[in-house]
Order: sequence, then structure tokens, then C-alpha cells
Amino acid sequence: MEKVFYVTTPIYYVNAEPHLGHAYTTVVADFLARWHRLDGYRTFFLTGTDEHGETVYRAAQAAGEDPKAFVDRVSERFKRAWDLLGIAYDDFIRTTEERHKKVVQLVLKKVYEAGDIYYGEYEGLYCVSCERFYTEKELVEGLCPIHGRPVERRKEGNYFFRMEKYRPWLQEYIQENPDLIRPEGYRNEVLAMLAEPIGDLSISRPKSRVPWGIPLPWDENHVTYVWFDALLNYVSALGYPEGEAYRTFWPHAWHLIGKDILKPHAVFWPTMLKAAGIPMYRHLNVGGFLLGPDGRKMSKTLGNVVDPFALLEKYGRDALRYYLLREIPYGQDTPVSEEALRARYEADLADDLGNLVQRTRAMLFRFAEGRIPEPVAGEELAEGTGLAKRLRPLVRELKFHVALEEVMAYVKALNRYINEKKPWELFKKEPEEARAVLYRVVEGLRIASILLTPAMPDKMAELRRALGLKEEVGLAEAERWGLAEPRPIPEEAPVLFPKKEAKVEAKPKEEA
Ligand code: ME8
Repeated sequence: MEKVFYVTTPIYYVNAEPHLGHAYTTVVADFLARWHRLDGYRTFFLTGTDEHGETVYRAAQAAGEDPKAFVDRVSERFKRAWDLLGIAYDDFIRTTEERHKKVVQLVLKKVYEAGDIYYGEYEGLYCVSCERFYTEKELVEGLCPIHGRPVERRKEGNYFFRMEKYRPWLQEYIQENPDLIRPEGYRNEVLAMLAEPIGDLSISRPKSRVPWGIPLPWDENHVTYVWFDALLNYVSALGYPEGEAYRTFWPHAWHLIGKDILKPHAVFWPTMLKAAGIPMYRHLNVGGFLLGPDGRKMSKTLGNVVDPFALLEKYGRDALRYYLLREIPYGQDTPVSEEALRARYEADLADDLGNLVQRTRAMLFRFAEGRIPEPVAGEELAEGTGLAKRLRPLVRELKFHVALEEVMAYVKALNRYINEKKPWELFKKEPEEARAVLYRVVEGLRIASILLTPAMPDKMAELRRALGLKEEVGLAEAERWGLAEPRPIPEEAPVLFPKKEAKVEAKPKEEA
């Protein structure tokens, strides 16, 4: 079977600046995309911005800007953040683009003509920040469970999608595909939701109240509800229904989301797909929340966000990427702070990995004439060639923190190997043996650098340059021993992870 991989992030609302929570989900997607590319998969990585809906419209009004000018400006901020983080997406979709609007209208028409959309009156409790209605039961002490804000009682004429009709099908589908929603806790949450009626979904808003959205093809007085619009980005970007990319990648789709948007992705989206005759996605991967300095979900509404731009400037993109992937067990709520980032930086990156490169280079100059020595068999360090095989399932099961821990344990083993073999003593009596030890360490670093590339693409390229290794092309090269060729290493190389001087705390944004 051809190896194909399609990964998506949520498309982010452009009502405020990107923060570390958005960065996290996007870094995970980028890591997965790079990992699969390195492993020979045909890969497509999609991200983008969600630009319609009431929240965005109100944010534009509050900024005193025309909505289109506003979304253009904020969408650029997301692009800029992703550039700074080294996010190598294949496409960036914006829901205000023609290519997307066309698909939303096509799907609406299809579902309408099939009789799954009807007109009715809706009354309920609405959270404007979430862009959704809540039932009494879902509220926490009468407030929105996500934002802790009062909800509004609303009544209006809407078009409805017959979502309830598809509940038995969806229940069965999730039962039969136990790995559809991961980690498992979230799958159980969804099954619990589906154990009771889910009702029909209001999919339109009167234009008189929300003039910012995609008009319904059969009724110009209504615009499409932002979720019915936004979810379709995952297929519109691939050129649904005819596109070659759609046919190739859609059957392999992995969605990455935060748990705040579980219901739209696990309930609305599958029933929409079913009604439109589009096959299901392959996996819904659900991340937990990054918690702010106050221990609550980091969110722009709560004002406790950590600014990724400041951390990027101070620690560099690869250290930030590494920290997020290494520290956060995927799916679990995890506190994040500059202090913890700094601790990882110093221990894992500067002391273990960076220092290993420095001392290896120094010894190559002292004992091997500044060259990679002649290849020799691997001894115990050859176990590094088995790492790729161990990491593949860990990555596919979203255990990134364990995968990175394994590679870093190997890096520690390389340091220990040097300490035990003491090339500086060996060199006096058995210079050949000293060079053999150094060769093994260089090989170990070559292997580790390949495995760490999806997390730290720039630094690992730098590491290979510092050791005179050639650019690697695939994970397969991490599975073979002895590929480092005897040749000179560069005289000069920058320190990979310089130690940081001053200690500064990450502050909530408004204080920064
Ligand atoms: O919900 N911890 O957009 P959004 C971890 N437009 N992840 C976090 C986070 C946190 N504290 N805060 C945000 C929307 N995220 C819709 C999506 S998709 C068709 C439409 C991440 O800007 C996480 O991935 O509110 C979450 O699901 C997403 O940002 C929500 O981004």
C-alpha cells in the first residue's frame, strides 16, 4: 500500500493574536508532517484561519475595522507566527476564500436537496465566544463551561440540519472503529454524548443580525453558521469534490484538535460528512489544554495567554518546539511556563545534546586530525539503529513525549560511553581504538539527529554540519550503522544551544 498521510490543525479564529495554545497544536501537526515525510509518506499538511462568525465580526467592530480588512490583517499574524516557528504547511486555507465558499455552498445544496435541512424556530442559551448554544445541563453554575461567562437566551428563525437522524449510525461507526477518536478518554466522552438525543443542528444565522458569513444558496437572508462553514475547510482545501489531492489524501486524514472543540469534530462533522456522502476521516486526535500561569486554560478570553513571540525570540524556534513536544503528554492538560522551558533547554539541549557535540568536535580535533575516522562496527551503540522502529508506533500513537525521551536517553548513553571509554587516555596507548570510539559517537549523533529532525529541523541540520555529516534524506538512514563517511569536519561551528544568562518569567500578556 502506498504510504499517504494527511494532517490538519483547527483553523484558528482571527479574533485575536496567536498564543502558545495555538502554537502547540500547530507544532504537533508540523512534527507529524515532518516525521511522515522523513519516513517516505506522501504527506499533506493543512492549517489556516476561520474568518466568519459572530465573534470575529464583533472583534472587527470593536477594532473599528471593516471585517475583511480585519481578517486579512489578523490572518497574516498567524502566518507570521507559523513562519517563525518553522511550520512547513503545504496549504493555508482561509474561509473567506472563493475556493472554500464554493464548496460550502455545494455541500449545503446537496444536503438541502437530500431533505436533511429544514426551517424552524430555535430558542436556547448561547455563548457568543463559543459561537454555540448550550443546554442548561452543560452550563457550569449557569455560566459557559469554557469561558465562565453568562450566556444569552436567544430565539430566532434558523435552518436546521437533521443531525439526530444520523446518531445511531455514528454510534455504531465509533463502536466499530475503536481508534477513530484518540486518546480513548475522549472517545468515551463522545459515546456518552451519543447515548442521548443530540437534536438537530441550527446551521444558519439571520443576515440581519450577523451579516458576515457565507449566504445559504437557497435563501440570501441567512448566512451559514460558522461551524458548518469552518469544518468543510478540511475538504475544500483539497479541492473537493473533483481534486486529485482530495482523492489522494482525504481517506488518510488525521485531524488534530483541542478538547474544547471535540463535539463539533466528533458529532457535527461526521454527521455532515455522512449526509453529504463524503467518507469519514481516519483519526480525530484530541489534545488537552495548556494551562496558563494561573492554572486555568490558556485562552485569549481569560487573558492568561503566554506570548509565543517572546519565547521564540529568547530561546529560538527549535527549543520551543522541543519543549512543547517533550513536556506535554498528548491529550493531557499540562501547565506551561518559561521556567519549565528553560529547565528543558539547559538540561536536555545545552548540557546533554549541545555539550556532546562540543566535546566530540574537540576530541576529533585532538585525536583524529579534525576528521571523522574510518568506519568501525558499532558495539553497544549500534542499538541506536533500532530506535526508528521503536519510535514509529509511538509517533503514530501520539506518544511524542515518550519518543523524544527515548532519543534523549540514547544521547545520554553516548555521553556515558565517552566517559567510560575515556578516549583521552586510550589515545596514549591505542590511538586506533580512541578513533574507533569517536567514530561510534559520531554515528550515534548522526542517528539521533535524524530522529530529532521533525522536532528540531534547523538545529539538527546545524548539528550535522558541525560534524561534517551530509544532509540526511530519510528515516531509513537512522536504521543503518556506518553511514558517516571519513572526512574533515568544519573548523568553526556555532555553539548549538548556548546557555541563557538572565532569568525572566513569562508574564500574562497584559502585564508584558
Ligand atoms: O475553535 N491549550 O478556533 P480557536 C491547548 N475556529 N490548545 C489550545 C489552547 C490551550 N490553552 N487554546 C487554544 C476554533 N488551543 C475554531 C476551530 S476548526 C474547523 C474550527 C488550540 O482559535 C486547540 O487546538 O478558538 C483548540 O482546539 C484551538 O486552538 C481552538 O482555536
